[in-house]
Amino acid sequence: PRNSGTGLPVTGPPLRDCQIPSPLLVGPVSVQLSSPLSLEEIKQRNPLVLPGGHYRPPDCEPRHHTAIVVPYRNRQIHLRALLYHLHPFLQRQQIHYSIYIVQQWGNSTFNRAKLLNVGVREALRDEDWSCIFLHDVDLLPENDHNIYTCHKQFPTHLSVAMDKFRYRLPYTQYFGGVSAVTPDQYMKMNGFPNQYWGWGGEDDDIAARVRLSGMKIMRPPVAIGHYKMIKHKGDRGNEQNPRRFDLLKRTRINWRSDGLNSLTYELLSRELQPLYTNLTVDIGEDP
Ligand code: BGN
Repeated sequence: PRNSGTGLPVTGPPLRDCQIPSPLLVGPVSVQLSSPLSLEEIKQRNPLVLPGGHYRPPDCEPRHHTAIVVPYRNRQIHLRALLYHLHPFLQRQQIHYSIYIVQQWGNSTFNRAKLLNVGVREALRDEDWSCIFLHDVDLLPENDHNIYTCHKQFPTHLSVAMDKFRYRLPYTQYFGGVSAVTPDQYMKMNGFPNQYWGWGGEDDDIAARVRLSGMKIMRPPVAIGHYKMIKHKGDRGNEQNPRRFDLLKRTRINWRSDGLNSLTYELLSRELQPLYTNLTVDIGEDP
């Protein structure tokens, strides 16, 4: 059922389908990075966002249903900048969406790809999402024509022009930053690797899985796929992974046995915060 912004279902005549492209798009937007607003202030600016960071356009029937999954630990300032920016951005696109923050519990080495696996699985428990976005917390899209939906056949890489890489791809197979898969595409590639602890290589492994499972990578035009990265130093607990080179050599052998089908974790909590769903998860540690 639709909601009225009060959380109550609305009954009445069916809504017309949302127009494509959305009439609310503005194109390039300037992105504010420093001292983001508080969560309460961001909530006030987004009155139609429901608990859990859930939104549905109020006056048309959305054609797209997208879960945004964000691996996370200890980056409050980045999270506020992302929420401040992404909620209005997605609302202008008139899609039905939720934002999931997947927070790694404890102090063991960070594991981005495993957190993404958890996020996909937990998001799909809530809704039959047609598209799942894999989104770094420190990347802000700069053009709302970069639509947060999936390609029917193939995974999409959205962050093709990041300021950090002087607004072009750092290398052709780059798949990091922001990407998107349908649940079917995700299953076909057996999800993402669980064995990359620390920084680097997991996105290259995911790109290799796309190819090994018989798919290819779709991308928006460079002029549209602009992103700003919030500047930061390396994270403690996310040091460069010295094993990434060896792991990458074995993707071809490992991808069918390591991934969605070997995922284990303990979900410690699932909280519906005003602007996002907070999943806190124990994913174990680097063996
Ligand atoms: C690459 C990293 C990616 C990272 C990009 C951009 C590796 C594997 C070594 C073969 N890959 O070098 O994970 O997203 O840089 O920073 O380290």
